[in-house]
Amino acid sequence: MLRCDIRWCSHDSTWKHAGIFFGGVRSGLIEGNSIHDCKRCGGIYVMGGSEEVSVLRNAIRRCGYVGIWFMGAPRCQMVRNTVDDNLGTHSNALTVYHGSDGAFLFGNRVRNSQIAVSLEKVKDVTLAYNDLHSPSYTVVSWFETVGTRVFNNTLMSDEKKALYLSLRDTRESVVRNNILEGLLIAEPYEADHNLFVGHFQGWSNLPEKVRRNNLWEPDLAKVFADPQKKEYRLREGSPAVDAGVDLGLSEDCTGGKVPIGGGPDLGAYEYLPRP
Ligand SMILES: [Ca+2]
Repeated sequence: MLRCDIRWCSHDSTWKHAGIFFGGVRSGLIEGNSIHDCKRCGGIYVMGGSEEVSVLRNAIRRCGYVGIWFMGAPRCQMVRNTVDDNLGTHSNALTVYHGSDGAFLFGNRVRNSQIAVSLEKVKDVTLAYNDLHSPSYTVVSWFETVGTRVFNNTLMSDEKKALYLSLRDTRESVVRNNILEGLLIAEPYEADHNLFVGHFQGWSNLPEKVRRNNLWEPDLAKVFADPQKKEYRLREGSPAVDAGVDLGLSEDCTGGKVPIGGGPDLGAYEYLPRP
């Protein structure tokens, strides 16, 4: 499914209908589509029996349900998609549910939508170099999410709920090289080389091992180029520059080379010094 413009879908059955719906598709490709103004249904659904489907560079705007949804679809990927202004009751941006194991979410950007990423009953999901802002939860697992890797994302939340990996048997999460506004995480987990930002009460409440192995900068203006406009590229002198560790990733969310300078940066954007 390539380069289509899809709009005004309004079936009154949110979870069954989407602008693009794949069920039972193996090795499919959904690339470069624009799906918008679908008031009562979602953007792109990859559902039961599908596997190894790639969802690349699609733009989803003003849909009334989930933006991109993997359900019972193992080894699929969402790469460099954008979701904007998805604001219905259950219009979460990116959703990876029930058996969609091994999902790879890279370089996606979410603004002004409900929960940016929701996970449930999945194993071995990787989120890398995503730039996600949410009014409440940014990345959340509702239950039974095991082995999630959260690498080099920028996770911003108006309610300081950037990363919630704590509910009902969510465990073995690895959180590294991110910039994030808030964390609640259940044992066992690894969380290091992250930069916590903003004036959230949670820093002093985080476990001592988290405070010891991570950074905190309350002033967003010292970290980002233009945080007022939700522009989360790094500014010169940001504490995120060169503060990361090598995670085997070779490009950032813009496709720029990683690392530049003395090592990988934190967050979704590698800082490019002016010549
Ligand atoms: Ca660097």
